[in-house]
Amino acid sequence: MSQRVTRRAFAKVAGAAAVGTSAVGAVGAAGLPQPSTGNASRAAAPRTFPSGFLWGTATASYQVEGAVKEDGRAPSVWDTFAHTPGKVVNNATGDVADDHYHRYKEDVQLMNALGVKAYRFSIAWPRVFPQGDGAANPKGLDFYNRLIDELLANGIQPFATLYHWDLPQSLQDRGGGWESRDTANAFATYAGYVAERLTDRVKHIFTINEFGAFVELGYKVGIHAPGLKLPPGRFNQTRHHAVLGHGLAVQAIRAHAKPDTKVGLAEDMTICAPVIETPEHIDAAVRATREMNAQYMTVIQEGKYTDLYLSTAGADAPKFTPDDLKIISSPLDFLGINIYTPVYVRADASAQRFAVVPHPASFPHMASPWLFVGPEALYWGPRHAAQIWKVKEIYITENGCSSSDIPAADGIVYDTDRVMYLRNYLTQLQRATAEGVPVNGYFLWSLMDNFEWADGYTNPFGLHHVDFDTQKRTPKLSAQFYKAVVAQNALV
Ligand code: PNW
Repeated sequence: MSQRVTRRAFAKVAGAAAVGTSAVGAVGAAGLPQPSTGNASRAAAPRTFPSGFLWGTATASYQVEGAVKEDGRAPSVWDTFAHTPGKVVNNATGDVADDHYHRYKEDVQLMNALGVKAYRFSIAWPRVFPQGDGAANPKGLDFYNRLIDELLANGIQPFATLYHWDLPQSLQDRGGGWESRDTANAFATYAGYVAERLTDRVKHIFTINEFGAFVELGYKVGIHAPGLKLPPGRFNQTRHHAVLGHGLAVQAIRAHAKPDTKVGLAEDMTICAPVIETPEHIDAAVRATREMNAQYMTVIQEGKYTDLYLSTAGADAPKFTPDDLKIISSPLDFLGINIYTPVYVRADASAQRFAVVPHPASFPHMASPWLFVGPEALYWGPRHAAQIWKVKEIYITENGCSSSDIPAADGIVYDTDRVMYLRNYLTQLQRATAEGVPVNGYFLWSLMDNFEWADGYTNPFGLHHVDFDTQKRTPKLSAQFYKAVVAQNALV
């Protein structure tokens, strides 16, 4: 808090100095100085990111690739789910999506035009092991060889995620997917196979994307594939197998990858923001963040489930061995955090000493009803991770928003709401890096409009508008904004 006040006060003083020293022409008609912008503002208000900060964009296989039957790929749970009437808005599927499988070279040029130097994509497990285990399909992996080579030829670093929700359907059919320990073992085999073949060029690997989304929405709420609503005991066991799969994959990657490979995960951890930035509420937010991530991030970082989780679950708690916990907490090289929206927390006299404050009905959100606008999530997320678990290398592996995104008469989407969202969130990220929170890079979700899971092609998140009839990609206003941020390595 005091640091913020100090920075603001500094900006004020520096701003006043700028008026005094700037050319007369810099004073506007109303007698005010010109607004501080980009480079020009650096002296007045240091809104730059650390030098070497890595700017990127992100996508995921089923959301962009299409080509679902090509080169030996077998169905994933998402093919099955999307083809079940009534599961996805307008019964949309990822059969074609952005046709990225065939248009990846064009898409790499979109990244080039933005000036980004990193791309986070995911590998479709059912391309590489169509049945999940058993025989590999080298033709399926070849797509990623082509993509990686194209990225590197353009000076863009590949960051690969091994699991972004497209579980081979065969594993679901045979053992109930992540409900079975066999899936965790199969995942490790797949991870080792990929690591051995790609880490001559891919230096950052993520095991799993967002336990907090695919396990919860797929196995409890039922609105994502495989569409199950498991009772609490079976559900908690499924959660356990998912983090176990992560740990086994970390070990398999270490065993098969080139030595300079870095391993992490990308988690949409619950980020608790203090309702007011005073010490008591900040303490409550730290405690709440640890507790509310008990089933995934906390057990991965600490090697134990919290007492509160186990006692609350009671007879429904997961069954596990001490060895499981060791595997789950295999050391990581970095942490990826997907950040969209915070949970507001206050100090409280209850046993857990925090309380979640629900959003009032009037709280603003973006096109997706769950995406409440809380820019400070991008400050508290990495800050809590660095403080609670002493994480030394953090990437923001997703951040972005949905918007209604209707092209104007000139064909451009003027997504001023997305620019507003990004400007505010990046302001909070800059606040974190300025305080020394170790964030090394940021991947904007998403490079282009794509298959937004149960929302189909509604509520798009792209920096590029995609006409899904013609596959034409057109940069939105937000792409121009992001390009300027990347070019200046500063807020604009
Ligand atoms: C993430 N929530 O999903 C995923 O990693 C992406 O594949 C997805 O397209 C993107 O965010 C936008 O939705 C989430 O309800 C889905 O809090 C839902 C939530 C969070 C993340």
